[in-house]
Amino acid sequence: MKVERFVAQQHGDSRGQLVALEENKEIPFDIKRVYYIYDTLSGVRRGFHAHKKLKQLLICVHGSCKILLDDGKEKENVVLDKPFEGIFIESNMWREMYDFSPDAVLLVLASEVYDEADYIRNYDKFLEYVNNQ
Ligand code: T46
Repeated sequence: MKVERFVAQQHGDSRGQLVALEENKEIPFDIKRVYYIYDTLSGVRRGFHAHKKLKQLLICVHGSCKILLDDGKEKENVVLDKPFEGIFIESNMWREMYDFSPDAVLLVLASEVYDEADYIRNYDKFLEYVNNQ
């Protein structure tokens, strides 16, 4: 599997750094929703689902965390630990997020509004779904 990595342009100067993300420019979709995950407790694993339609960009803007991606055939683990690097997650991809540092803030830019009907939360159903695509 080829994980689609994202590296943002950093607008640094003597004052520090700034990253700007615009829909349909750096981000290849309309940004319909932004959310972020923080204060994740030690040892916690989140996610355990795929999306039928949703596309997302994940950036750990502070601290670090790891993401397991699984397309039904291959699995890959990615470390996110820089505020200017992220990964795109397309639809039909099982994801788990884990090993959050205590200070981790995982920022997510999403192509759709929240819709529970878009989630596949059962791994066997996910495999069935991707194999029927
Ligand atoms: C994903 C990974 C990376 C909302 O009300 N609105 C929202 O936009 C979201 C994302 C969640 N919620 C509610 C639903 C649950 O009651 O917040 C609660 C926690 O959500 P969930 O258990 O789905 O969180 P994660 O960390 O397992 O997954 C989230 C996203 O849901 C998911 O799309 O790809 O982060």
